[in-house]
Amino acid sequence: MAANKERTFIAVKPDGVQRGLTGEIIKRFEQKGCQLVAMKLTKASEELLQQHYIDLKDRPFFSGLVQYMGSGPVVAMVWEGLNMVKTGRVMLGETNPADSKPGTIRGDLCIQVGRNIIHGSDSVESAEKEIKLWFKPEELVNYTSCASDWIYE
Ligand code: DAT
Ligand code: MG
Repeated sequence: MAANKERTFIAVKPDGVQRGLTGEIIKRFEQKGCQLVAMKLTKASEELLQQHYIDLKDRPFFSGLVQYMGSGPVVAMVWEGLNMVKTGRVMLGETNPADSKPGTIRGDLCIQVGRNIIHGSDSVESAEKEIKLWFKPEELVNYTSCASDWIYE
């Protein structure tokens, strides 16, 4: 895979959707120069969310997290670009909005860790796992953006 074709899984969580922040979040990824590969509004099942957060299953906040994530629709997306997983995490900010710098999505748009409005894969391996979990292969759209020659040298 070409270096600028790395993919990450990004989801606007139910609080982000309900607060009307989906457009602002998509705008930030578009303006950065990332390429949208897949997107859907979906209400995630408990099974999907338990799989998605399987690494956190022993943490005290796990059941509350699964309940919150299933409490309303999420906007699930795949974004592509150079070092997209790392770039996505930098754009999100820290897990706890209180530790997130201004200019990041969590630093600018939310306050508490349990309502931190957005998910982003934390490694290339988790991105691959999460993209498979949330999307069917045919939902990922391969195309070349006409802007790519102006974003990459
Ligand atoms: P991230 O979403 O930054 O990858 P994570 O994978 O460690 O963070 O945790 C997943 C989500 O779980 C996180 O976005 C919010 C919630 N969470 C994490 N730590 C928490 C805590 N101490 N109390 C409540 N919720 C927490
Ligand atoms: Mg995580």
